[in-house]
This record gives sequence, structure tokens and C-alpha cells, in this order.
Amino acid sequence: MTSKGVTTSEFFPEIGKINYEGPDTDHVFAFRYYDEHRMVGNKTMKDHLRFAIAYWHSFCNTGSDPFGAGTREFPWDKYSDPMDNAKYKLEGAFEFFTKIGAPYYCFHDRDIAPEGNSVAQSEKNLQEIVAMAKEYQKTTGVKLLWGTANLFSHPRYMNGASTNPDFQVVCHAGAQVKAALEATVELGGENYVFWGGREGYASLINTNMKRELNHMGQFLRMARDYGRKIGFKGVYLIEPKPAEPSKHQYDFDSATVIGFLRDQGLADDFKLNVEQNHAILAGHTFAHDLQAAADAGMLGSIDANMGDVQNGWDTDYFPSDLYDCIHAMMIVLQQGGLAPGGLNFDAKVRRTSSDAEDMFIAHILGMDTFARGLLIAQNIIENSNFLQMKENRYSSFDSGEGAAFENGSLTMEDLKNLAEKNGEPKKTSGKIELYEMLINNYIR
Ligand code: XLS
Ligand code: NI
Ligand code: NI
Repeated sequence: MTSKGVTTSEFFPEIGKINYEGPDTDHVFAFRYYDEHRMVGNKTMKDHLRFAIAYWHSFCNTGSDPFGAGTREFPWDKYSDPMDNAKYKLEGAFEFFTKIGAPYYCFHDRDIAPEGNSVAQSEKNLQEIVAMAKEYQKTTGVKLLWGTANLFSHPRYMNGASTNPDFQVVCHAGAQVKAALEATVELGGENYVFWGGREGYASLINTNMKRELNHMGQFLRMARDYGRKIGFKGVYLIEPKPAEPSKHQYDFDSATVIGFLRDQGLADDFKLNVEQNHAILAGHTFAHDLQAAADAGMLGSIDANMGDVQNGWDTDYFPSDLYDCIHAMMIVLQQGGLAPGGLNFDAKVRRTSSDAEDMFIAHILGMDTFARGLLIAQNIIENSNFLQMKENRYSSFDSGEGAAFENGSLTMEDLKNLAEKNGEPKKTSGKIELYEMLINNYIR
């Protein structure tokens, strides 16, 4: 596996393949919980978790912020020709995927190939890298979880992409999504993501929200149809986020996106890619947005990361909060899994984590946290009365008049008459602390 004669171990020579060694190992570069072949219920851990590596954070993001330059150097950044840079980066990326043992990766068009100075040149750049990526996929067995288009970095998108008030910008967004869909199909991508980067507004005072939302719906219907036309059989995903970079983003949270998809006739082809940090930004818990999506039959995939509850930024930390992951995996298990979606580490190491090995450590942390969360969630579901307790709270709707209410055969008059007849209801404890205790007892 070489490009321009470079071997696979050029980029991270000091780190080998990361293996499962069990909870008692004292090695840093080893998994304590993620044992890809271990059966959990009826599936292997690998098939439950479907881990993916995010190209943008792991291979493009040097840690720069509005106050200072990057703190990490990527070996491929020494190539000043952007296409050389892209080729070496691709090689480094596949070395990383293979060593960390992730079955999938995800990218934006502009992460893997540089934008050219015309639509045609940009397409050509992308096609060239895609052809190489296809080869790497073949030799390594690593697959594409999803592709997407970066419709937010270029200055032309400052007022939005498909929601831009200038139709000429919408056309450029179309050109990019068309090419990114082709790239995704070519690489056998199992999903295609739309994160509404700047689809929102900086101020409502100059914005026709109704028209912009309809433009977004129209654009997505066209994208859906084009994808189907060129053979994309996977799931289209929208990734909710309430703000940043726009002051307000139209895909605010799961509930908002579900309403939008139904309103725009997109609900049959689209599901949601729920990100922990974005749920937090919307003022929800991770579990809330996952559950809202799952309840609508629309939980398609997850951007696995962790926000900081003390501030309102999209910090995209690697997931280390076991509680969060237990809750998440309980929801995933109850809906029967995530496939064809997966858990994509849309996460970055802190700016202060400046060693190349930190990227390995961070992914090991995230993979182990989710693997442990999966084991605990499975144990709770299989061996405790957690779900039964929850179900029992609603048992008054299982038969008799409660069931009649649920199926719509009662009237307001009936409710009044029943209230009168049955008198004051007995007090029933919600028992939240008991549920919390139960989860803690299963963290072993
Ligand atoms: C940014 C988003 C982005 C999407 C892909 O906040 O999370 O990284 O996942 O466009
Ligand atoms: Ni994301
Ligand atoms: Ni994010």
C-alpha cells in the first residue's frame, strides 16, 4: 500500500496495531473493553458499535482556534501542493484506521480533496482522490460510513448554502452535493449526511425564514432524487444542531428536524445523525435527542462526542462520560441497533494535546467508553427489571378504560364521568432515585 513509494508505517511509526488486552492491562495503547469479536447478545461488539473515524478532525484539524495557530503538525502538511498533501493524508488516514481497528470512516468532500479554481477542477480533484481511496478500502477492508459536502467553509456560503438568498450560491451548493453523492456512491458509502453548516440565519430581521426553509426542502428532494438515480441505496441523514456557526440553525434539534422532514415529504428517505454535543447545545441531554429520533423511527446514526456542560461551545471532546454512553446504548439496543448507521467520532483532541499519539489515546478512550457502555446497557436490559419498571408505570393504559383512551374511543365527557366515579387517584411514586441506583449497580 504505497503512494509515491511511501510505506504505510511512515506516519505513525512508533505506534502499532491497537489490540484488546482486557480491563487489567496497564498498557496505554490497548483496549480494555473494546473486543471487536466479543458477542454481546446476538452480535459482535464490532457490529453493534460500527465505529467510524472523522477525517476532518483527525487528519485536517491542527488545533487552531480564533486566538491562535495550530499546535499539531501533520506529516502530510509538509507538502505544499494541495493534491500531494491530500494523497499523503489519505495514506496516513488509512494507516490510522487500520492501526486503531475502526471498520469505517467519514469525510467531507473538502477534507479529502482540495477545492479547485472551478467546479470542473474541484470535481477532478475529488475523483482522483476517490479513486485512490477506493483502492485503500479494498486493501484494508475499511469502509465508508458516510460522505458529505462541506457547504460552510468557502466564503460564498457565508449567507447559507441551499438557504442562501442568492440562487447562484444555491447552484454551487448543488454542484458540490452532486459530486459528493457521486463520490459516496463510488466508495460504497452506506449513508449520506447533511449537516446544515450555515443553513440558518445571523438575524431574523433580514431573513425570509419560510422561503429559506422551502428552498432547503426543495434542495434536499433534488439531492435525494439524484442520489437514487445514480444508485445510492443508503440512508440520507440530517444532523441537527441549534447554533454555531449561525446564530440560529434551522436543523435545531431532533424534534425540529423530524417536523421539517415530514413537512417536506422527506420522511421516507431521511433519518437523523444525532450528535451528543449538539443535543447539549440545544439544551437537551444526549439521550433526549436520541430518544426523540428513535421514537419517530428516525435514529439513523450517531456522531459520538462529548460537549462541555459548563460552556456553550461545540467542543467535540472524545466521549469519556460512561453514563452518557450507557443511556445512549440502551436506546440503540432497544431499537435493534444502528446499522446501516454507526458511531462516528466527530471529536477532536484538545488544543493542548499536541503529540501525535494523543489521537490514538483519544480514540481508544472513546471506543472503550462506548464498548463499556454497550456491555452495561446490554446487562441492564437483559438482567434487570429496568424496562419492566418503566413499563409498569403505564400499566393503567394496558386494559379497560385506559386502553380505550389510548385507542381513541373515549370522549372528554367520558373522562369527566370516570374522574367523578373513581375519585381521587392514589399517589404513585416516580422512583427516579431507584432507577439511578439500578444503573449504578450495573457499572461493574
Ligand atoms: C459540526 C458538525 C459536522 C458534521 C459533518 O458541528 O458536527 O462536523 O458532523 O458536517
Ligand atoms: Ni457532527
Ligand atoms: Ni459538533
